[in-house]
Amino acid sequence: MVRNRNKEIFKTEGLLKVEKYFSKDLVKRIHNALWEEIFTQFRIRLEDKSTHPKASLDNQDVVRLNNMNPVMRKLQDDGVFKEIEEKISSFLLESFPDSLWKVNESWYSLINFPGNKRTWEVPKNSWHNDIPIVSGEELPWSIFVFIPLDEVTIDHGPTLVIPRSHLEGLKLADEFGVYDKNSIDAFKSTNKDLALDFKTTKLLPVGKLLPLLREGRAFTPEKSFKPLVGSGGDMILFDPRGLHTGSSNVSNSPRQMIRIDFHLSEKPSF
Ligand SMILES: O=C(O)CCC(=O)C(=O)O
Repeated sequence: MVRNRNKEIFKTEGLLKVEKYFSKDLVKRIHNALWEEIFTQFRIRLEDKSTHPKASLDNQDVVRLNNMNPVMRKLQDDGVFKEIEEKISSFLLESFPDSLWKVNESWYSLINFPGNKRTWEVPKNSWHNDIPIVSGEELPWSIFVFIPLDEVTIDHGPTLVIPRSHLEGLKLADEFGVYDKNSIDAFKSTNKDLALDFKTTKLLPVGKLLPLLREGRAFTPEKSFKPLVGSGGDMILFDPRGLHTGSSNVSNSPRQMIRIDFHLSEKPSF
């Protein structure tokens, strides 16, 4: 069954791309509303490069639009994301029938304008993971859903991910996991409805995976990464326990990507 295949791929790879999941029309509406709001708040027009922010530092990888939260909040308040949230929710329900996922309170903008690097590269010391790895848990506490609003190519400086790195993390969590109050408290604030056995939860806190993987062996992410590239209409699910990073935008247009997170709200029973 397709839904079981989706779950298996996601559990193994930490990554699942579904091409053309959203209609072109839905993505276009979000795209247009986003750029209208960016114009209202920053006077930046996609089609007018003279209005685009420029890199201020030599060798800057990307130019981020800071203060995008009010833009994303406005779109949310206007109901622009409602339909796409429902579509993602129903996909998660189909694909992970034993668990319940709740949409995060806010959307993230990953719009990055070109920096002034000439050749594409990965910024130094930028590989990281975003959530702790709980020993024995096949699914993460959160799923990140990346949504390209237009063509995102390697030149646009996509997010790069290391497939299966969360599985390495699970092995390390078995061996080196600890009870970590900070991680548990952060978890309680996002995954409010999920009951964990807090006293016995053993996890690898954020920031521990990369150093442990590097211990005793050469870890070469540049050989095994996958770029989160795609077209408007595609949907990419990522397990944020896995290693990932941004990369430099050497194209001549912004990376048009947004992200929404879903949090686990009921414990899966396998
Ligand atoms: O692609 C990027 O800019 C970094 C993305 C990232 O680290 C994230 O979405 O957590």
